Amino acid sequence: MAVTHQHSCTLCEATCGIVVTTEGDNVVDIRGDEQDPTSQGYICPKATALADLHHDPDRLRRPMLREGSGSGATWREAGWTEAFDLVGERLRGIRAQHGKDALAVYQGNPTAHNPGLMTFGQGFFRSLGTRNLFSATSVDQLPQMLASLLMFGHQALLPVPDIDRTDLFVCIGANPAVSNGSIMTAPNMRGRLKALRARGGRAVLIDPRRTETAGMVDEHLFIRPGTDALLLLSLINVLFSEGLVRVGRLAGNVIGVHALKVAALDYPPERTTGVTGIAPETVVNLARELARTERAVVYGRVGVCTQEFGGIASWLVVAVNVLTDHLDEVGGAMFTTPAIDPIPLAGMGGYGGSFDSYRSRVRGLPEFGGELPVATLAEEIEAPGPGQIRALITSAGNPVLSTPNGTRLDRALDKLDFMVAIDPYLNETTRHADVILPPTGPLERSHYELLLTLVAVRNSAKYSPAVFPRGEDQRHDWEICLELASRVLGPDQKLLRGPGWLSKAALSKLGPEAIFEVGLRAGPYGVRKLIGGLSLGKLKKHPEGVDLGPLEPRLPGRLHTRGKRINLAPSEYLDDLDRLRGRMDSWAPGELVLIGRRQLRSNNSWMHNSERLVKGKPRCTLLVHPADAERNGLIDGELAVLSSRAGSVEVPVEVSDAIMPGVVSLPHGWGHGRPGVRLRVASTHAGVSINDVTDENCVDDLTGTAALSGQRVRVTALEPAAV
Ligand SMILES: Nc1nc2c(c(=O)[nH]1)N[C@H]1C(S)=C(S)[C@@H](COP(=O)(O)OP(=O)(O)OC[C@H]3O[C@@H](n4cnc5c(=O)[nH]c(N)nc54)[C@H](O)[C@@H]3O)O[C@H]1N2
Ligand SMILES: Nc1nc2c(c(=O)[nH]1)N[C@H]1C(S)=C(S)[C@@H](COP(=O)(O)OP(=O)(O)OC[C@H]3O[C@@H](n4cnc5c(=O)[nH]c(N)nc54)[C@H](O)[C@@H]3O)O[C@H]1N2
Ligand code: SF4
Ligand SMILES: [Mo]
Repeated sequence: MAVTHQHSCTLCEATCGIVVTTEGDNVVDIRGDEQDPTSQGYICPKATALADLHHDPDRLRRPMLREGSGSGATWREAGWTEAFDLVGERLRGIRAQHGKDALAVYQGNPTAHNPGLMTFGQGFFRSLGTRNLFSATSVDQLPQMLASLLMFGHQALLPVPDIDRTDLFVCIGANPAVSNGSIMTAPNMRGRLKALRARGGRAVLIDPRRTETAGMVDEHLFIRPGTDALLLLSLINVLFSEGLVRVGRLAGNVIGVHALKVAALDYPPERTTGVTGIAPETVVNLARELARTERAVVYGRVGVCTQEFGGIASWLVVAVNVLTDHLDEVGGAMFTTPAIDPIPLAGMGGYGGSFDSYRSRVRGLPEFGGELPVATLAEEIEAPGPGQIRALITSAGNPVLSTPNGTRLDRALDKLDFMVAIDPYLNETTRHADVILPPTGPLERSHYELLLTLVAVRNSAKYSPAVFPRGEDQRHDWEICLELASRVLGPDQKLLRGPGWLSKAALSKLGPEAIFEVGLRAGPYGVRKLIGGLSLGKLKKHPEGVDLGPLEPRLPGRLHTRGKRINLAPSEYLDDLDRLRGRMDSWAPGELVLIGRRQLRSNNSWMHNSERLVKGKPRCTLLVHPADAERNGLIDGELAVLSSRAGSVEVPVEVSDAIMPGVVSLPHGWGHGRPGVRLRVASTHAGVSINDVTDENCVDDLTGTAALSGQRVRVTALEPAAV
């Protein structure tokens, strides 16, 4: 008998509502949930692939133990007790012998979509007390979080474009038509952009590639990768020189305006145009338009973060919004009011964030939020001495494909004394593990969106019970983490900061639901509203989700800085400007640089085992501008060698004028041809990994974030093998 379940797709940040129809153990249909208040029926092609994930014969369902190594490695299934015993004993032993820092953790992107990992996972990994915590943050949004920390006093206080009410959307280094929005939970961005233009608004895109989003905006500007900081400084320069600066309601809270003005003096648009490729009059017009449009917002994302000056650029995006009176204003860059709200906890002695409180052992890269940049992970495993990493836990991450110089990391992982992966697949990273602990899949667990409600374009709350009950012989991520905590740290370990009742015994009975319940009742729509306040019970009665309305002004109240001030010119950034000036002055024309690209039917590195997502023309191609193709003797459809100091790959060329001259683009997340992976579909559509070419030494020196975008590369035609 067919049963329907309302749930959410947890593959990307849009978290679209879905209706899953099941018959017995089978998913027979997945479609968009028209009742979901935020997505209103929208889904992308990846949602239906949740069925493939659920039924995938390659998805691991029981723990796997590796025997032997290298090409001789074999795997056998094991029971949970045996696997936990082994992992517990080895991790405890290594910690006892070599100290806390000998044990490292890498947490990947699906963590953000998994409330069990957000709570119990975080609790466990942080309780380990190691400096060697790593995550995908440092190949992603770290610079934006740093800007929030330095300017608003809390790393999670992230401004979100009020996309549904803005009249001018300036989108820098993001491709929301494909990514469906990031640090901007906004399902159906195509529809939202259409609506923006239909109400007379304008959208401008600044990107080195004429992307899918470019087709949905009024104006697309090519920018040379890595030069956004210069463009933004020029914008600020014009705002000041033309007297356009207006800090409205928040003027009394903003400091550092003069220092920012002085900092931007050196960067009139005439001076930066040669490097950015953006004409001075375009910059002037954009500055005027931003200042004169009441509801306007500048939004920057991955392209702005993962580059040589990601720190400065992410700061300046916020600064432009402040200087044009678009921060915390309707139609501008706003803050959410999530139903479960972690932000006030910082005021109660909790954690607002930290930066540079220690540095990595080998390269001296700065800590952020208690983590070190993943670009240094391989060398921290390789370099002997006190503090050397000897054991690694990966959780929901595939750093061999997703972090720079994956080839080096691939080799380094073999040097570990012990590795455990909490992951449902035997893939490029987990093949190095001694033990793989596979969690339940997205349809086998309940969901409340803990993280992304913090960055959604509308406030809402939704709880979904699991579509399928977890099998006897399966474990949720949170159960795995709780058990590991008990084995490694002792049975009485308190995992989560907070009241004493959160002991292991209490937690293992209650699970994440207890956190949802407490969080909802303590939150802004909870008991304080008394009658009709939100609770888990109430959400259960509304499986489609509850709309909590548009974003509202939240400042200065929500600031976590001393005196509720927003510092427009933190010294960390001002001190980094010399480096930017040096780069500007030494810019050499004629360099060929590499950028990435996301694709609608890919999800980072891990959904390529779904036939429906990979079928069709091979997508792992190198986009090359016709002029560069001609200069380098490259022919459309033929193989080229893409190389850098770090390594090289052979990849088919796709000649296209959608890419800026001097720039080539390869999607990330491919490269499933490595031996020993158990991904039957993905291996036959293997592609190559861009991160076998990206150099782990290219980082934003200020933040330690990998500068994945804008690295210099060489591309040559592949000489046909001699016959
Ligand atoms: N060159 C280049 N590199 C990039 C990027 C780029 O644009 N260019 N983008 C970067 C960005 S933004 C990101 S976020 C990273 C992503 O990098 P990672 O987070 O390291 O990699 P993912 O591809 O997301 O891999 C997710 C892993 O989690 C597993 N998994 C899936 N669901 C679950 C679950 O519920 N529980 C557990 N325990 N495991 C699960 C999958 O099997 C897979 O192994 O890549 C980064 N790398
Ligand atoms: N379909 C799909 N959706 C996804 C993902 C996926 O893999 N597939 N991944 C999810 C994840 S983990 C994330 S973090 C988000 C990311 O969401 P977005 O940031 O919206 O996605 P990207 O495609 O990485 O967009 C970055 C853009 O920056 C451009 N760019 C590169 N270098 C520069 C530069 O130096 N300056 C400027 N101005 N632009 C530059 C690139 O051409 C690209 O178009 O997407 C999420 N959604
Ligand atoms: S945009 Fe696609 S992948 Fe992202 S949540 Fe919606 S349906 Fe899922
Ligand atoms: Mo990401």
